[in-house]
Amino acid sequence: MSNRLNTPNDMRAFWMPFTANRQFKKEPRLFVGAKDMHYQTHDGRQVLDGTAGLWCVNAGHCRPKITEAIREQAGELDYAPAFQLGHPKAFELANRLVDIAPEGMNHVLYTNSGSESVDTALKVALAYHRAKGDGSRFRLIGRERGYHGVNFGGISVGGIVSNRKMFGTLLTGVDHMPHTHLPEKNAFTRGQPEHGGDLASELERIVTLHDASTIAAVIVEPVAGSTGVLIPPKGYLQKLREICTKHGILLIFDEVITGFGRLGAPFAAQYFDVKPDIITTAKGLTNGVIPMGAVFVTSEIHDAFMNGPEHLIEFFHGYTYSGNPIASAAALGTLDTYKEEGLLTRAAELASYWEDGLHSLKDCPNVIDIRNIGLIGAIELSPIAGEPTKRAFSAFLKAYERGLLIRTTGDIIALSPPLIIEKHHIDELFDKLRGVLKHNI
Ligand code: PXG
Repeated sequence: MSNRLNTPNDMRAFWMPFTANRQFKKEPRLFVGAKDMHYQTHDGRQVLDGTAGLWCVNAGHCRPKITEAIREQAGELDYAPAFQLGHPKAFELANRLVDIAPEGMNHVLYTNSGSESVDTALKVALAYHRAKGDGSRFRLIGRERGYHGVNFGGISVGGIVSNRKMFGTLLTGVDHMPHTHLPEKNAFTRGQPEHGGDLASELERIVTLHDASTIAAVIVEPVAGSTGVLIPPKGYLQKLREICTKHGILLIFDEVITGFGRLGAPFAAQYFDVKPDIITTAKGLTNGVIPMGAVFVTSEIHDAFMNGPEHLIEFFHGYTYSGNPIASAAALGTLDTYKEEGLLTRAAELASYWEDGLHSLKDCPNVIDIRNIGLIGAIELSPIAGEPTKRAFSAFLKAYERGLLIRTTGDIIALSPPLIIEKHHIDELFDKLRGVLKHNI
């Protein structure tokens, strides 16, 4: 009994995700409440949410429609088997999602996270070609610095070294395009950078190397988030689309971050006016409240599976919780909130005010780049010699002390507030951040 970890405040048992566990447990940072734009800490302080939780609480915290939808659903139908049975809200939600999706993305598969959405999309892509009798298309192409979650498919196509290097050979048949981050040419660009659109032609090089007939799909984040906010250069996504179309390769947009209004349109595909074949989502789908993801596919992809005898399962994939009733209710409450408050396009209204506030930090010490799009911002700091990531992490800790939540990756500060943010919050956010950066080591 003596080595059991059973005292209520003992923090050792929970091995926390993507966290410096030992540092955290010495000086814990706990949230005990939240409302709209703010978190409340365990020591009774208000913290302005500059990151929408982890890019997911797009409608702000503890919104009544969502809370009520969950409460009601939990008392009415808690769970329905997801295989060979259903419940009405999963269908209603799919129809509502298709209504706001880019035209032609008419079908939805449910998952429970962004990582599962990515693995689902990759599997759909492989199986689609095979269903069409084109089973030699087995390769998947990702991009350096891409983040597609933490499952084996996602880390295989992903391009973040620390997320990959410990985990063996990963999926075979994967190649990567170069990333598009060119700070020497594009630093301090507002919106989409001028330079780097041509990097899309690297896909042609990969196609030439492997032959198009072996490639199933290309997956990219329209705006790369986790790796430090990499905004697509002008023309880049359009060119990727052209090359994919030319060679019969499916284009997957991983919109786990950009989906549900982050850029000022429901999806980045609409914002950039580039239509992928598959879109992966999660996070903002339920406002982060209940785990849920959705993968959108075109009718062409869906219909390719609808052959053979009708009593047979068409696609051998799915999860116990695909379209879970409470998650579906939460998503419907979320979509209602987005609609009533115009949140899926609100980022477009605030983008230039946001951009001005963000770029006003240009003269703070150690700032080597600032970039933005929609309601996303990034401030890149010069690393402390020999101690990469430490400068940004200490900014994170100082901001937290001063009542502001920011997110850091490497030496980059990423910002992505709830879409309900008001101008006075934007002022407060950048004032607080200026205070932090001014005194940052
Ligand atoms: N794809 C993309 C593009 C993502 O950003 C995932 C997939 C995986 O989602 P799940 O739900 O499995 O975590 C993500 C997740 C950050 C941060 O601060 C970003 C994510 C998750 C946690 C932190 O950049 N993105």
